[in-house]
Amino acid sequence: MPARPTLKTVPATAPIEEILAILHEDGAIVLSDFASEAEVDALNAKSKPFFDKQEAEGVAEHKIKGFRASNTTVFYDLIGEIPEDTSKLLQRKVWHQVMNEFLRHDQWEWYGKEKIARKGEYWLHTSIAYKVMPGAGAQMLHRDQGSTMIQRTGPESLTNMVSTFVAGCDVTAKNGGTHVIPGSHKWPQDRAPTPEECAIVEMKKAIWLGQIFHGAGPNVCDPSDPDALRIIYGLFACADHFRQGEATTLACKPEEYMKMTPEVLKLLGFYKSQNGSGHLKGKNPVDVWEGLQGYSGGEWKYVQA
Ligand SMILES: O=C(O)CCC(=O)C(=O)O
Ligand SMILES: [Fe+2]
Repeated sequence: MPARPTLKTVPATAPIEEILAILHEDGAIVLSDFASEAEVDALNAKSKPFFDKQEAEGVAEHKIKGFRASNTTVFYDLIGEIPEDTSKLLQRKVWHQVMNEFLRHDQWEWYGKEKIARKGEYWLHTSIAYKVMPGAGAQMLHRDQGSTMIQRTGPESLTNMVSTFVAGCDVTAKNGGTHVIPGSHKWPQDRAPTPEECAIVEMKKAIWLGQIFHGAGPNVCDPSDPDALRIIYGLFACADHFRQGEATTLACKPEEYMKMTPEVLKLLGFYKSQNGSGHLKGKNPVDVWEGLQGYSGGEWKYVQA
């Protein structure tokens, strides 16, 4: 059997040209020292009650059946639950340099006889905390940008999402360090991933980025191992052309939304989309947003002019 590929690890302070060159070539990288020990300890302490709450509520469902491996707890909306610490992670220069490279797409169009060229921006798609416990199986291999539901056709397709994982513990092969396939961002779309092609990401207080095939590895630790729990924090950014023209979930007062039917609230963004996007804490915003507490919905009917 051919040897497993490996991922390159460089310090987060390495020259940006080096980091970008590796990302273009391999589609993934480990940046050591991306977050400090103190930052990670604070995140771990603050995330514990949210993991406990999620476990009490049961595993949040995912739009792709079986997407999450067993013995895995995730809570969504890390930015909403732990705003101060999470927003600091979103202020790293190197992170913005990477997003700038991969997610700002060029576009031009005719305006009259003039060709106007513009560059898009990026924004946060999702922020998620993961706790992967002993006994967790391997997660299905996937590309995160599949969740945008924009059809990838092959290596020529634009990168629409970049994923960042910050380790909350020593991530090892034994506790399920993520399996990733370097170079799979250049594959034709009809090539499926296989477990044998994966590199295993081992990292200590580090980060990796990628638009490539990957999935959580199995956690084969004994529960007594000091690093038996694999804690990671995922920050997913996407190109910002996935936006509405108007931010309709902010446009009205809660009492106005309360009077609207579910079908109208769906148009305004209070229900998850087919791909699961637009959720709040993993659920339909209509069910969890404070402003719509007690909403019971009206009966849908077409209104005649
Ligand atoms: O647990 C991991 O290492 C990766 C999780 C992942 O890829 C995902 O949920 O999209
Ligand atoms: Fe993923």
